[in-house]
Amino acid sequence: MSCGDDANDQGLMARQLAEQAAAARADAPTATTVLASTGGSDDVVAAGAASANTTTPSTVQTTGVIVPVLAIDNSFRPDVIEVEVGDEVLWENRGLNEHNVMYVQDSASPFGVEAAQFQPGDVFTHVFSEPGEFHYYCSIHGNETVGMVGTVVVSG
Ligand SMILES: [Cu+2]
Repeated sequence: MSCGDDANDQGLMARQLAEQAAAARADAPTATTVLASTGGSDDVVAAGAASANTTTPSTVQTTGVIVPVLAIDNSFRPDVIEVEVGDEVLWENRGLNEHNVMYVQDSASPFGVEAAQFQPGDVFTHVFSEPGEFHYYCSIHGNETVGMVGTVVVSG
């Protein structure tokens, strides 16, 4: 398989994943329904009764929406995504090389995965529990500002 074919496959997969995520968002039940259907822990139930603006990760309401980002050689695709509070971002290493996800230090809350846990084919997920712009990068192929970098824009 040539490099061009590989890139096309990855682009197609990214679109398919994005369409699935969009469908999931459209089908996503309300937060109240999610809580009722999952039962959840006492913490989750308590969150349902509290303000939806809570910034405490342990009590954030998850939306059930999964937004995919592909790590390829050597960029994140798409490099900028927009999600809502409670959405789960799923990074998948679809490159041939190892990558990592390192949060930029000015981010309000830490997230990321080391290369040892993010080999080709591996996935890493993180639920964003507060609004903001969260910048990240792969320290193997970039730094905090250039190279293999990405941004998660969280609204809510
Ligand atoms: Cu990388």
